[in-house]
Amino acid sequence: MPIGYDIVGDLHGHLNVLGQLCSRLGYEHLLMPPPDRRIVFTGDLSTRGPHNLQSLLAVRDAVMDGRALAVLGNHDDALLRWLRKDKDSARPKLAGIIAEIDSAHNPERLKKDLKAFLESLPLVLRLDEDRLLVVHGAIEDRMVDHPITAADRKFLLNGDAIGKTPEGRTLRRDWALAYSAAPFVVYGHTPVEHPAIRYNTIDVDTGVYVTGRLTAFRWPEREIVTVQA
Ligand SMILES: [Mn+2]
Repeated sequence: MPIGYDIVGDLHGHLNVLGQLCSRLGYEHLLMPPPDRRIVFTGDLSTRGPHNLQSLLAVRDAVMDGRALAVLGNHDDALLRWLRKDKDSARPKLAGIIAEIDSAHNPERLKKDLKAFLESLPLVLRLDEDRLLVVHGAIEDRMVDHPITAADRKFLLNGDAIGKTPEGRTLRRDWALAYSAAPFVVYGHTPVEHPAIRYNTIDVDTGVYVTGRLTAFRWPEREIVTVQA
């Protein structure tokens, strides 16, 4: 049975909007694709949302059941570093999810579970016999056919950061311009107003935490589905 994929942009704790998107995709329930499809996440599952912990746990359960797949995002990585108790990793962006974890019924067991889940997430998902790649931030041609090195990790998670604007926003090079490998790449991390296929890639992050819009890209149909909260 050929498998189709619905690749969802950065979720950032907006489980309610994901519910809407799943209905629009024709799922009977949240995170319940039909047997011949999988729901795939471009990472940044929590932080910035109203339901950070619930989002993480719901996606984790779906991944464990084989209904979902996800790559690690930079916010997921920051949370993982905090869970590993690396110093200086409790950045302001983690305040919400940390408060939710700390007020849970059994925070220590929860931390262990979340750490195991986040550690299981790859940086690159290779799907449909390598015709489709999913990454969080960016990828370069040379990473497509070679094992990912520790040095590639930052690029995959954060994109090609080249500096800051005077307002403090990160400036990123448009890596897709240089991408010329064969697999189609779906990614997130950098919010766009209108997702569109460019140079054999598509950015499906519609910045749900600001816009209320969450987007899925359907493979192999190449359809773009966006819902507005
Ligand atoms: Mn990100």
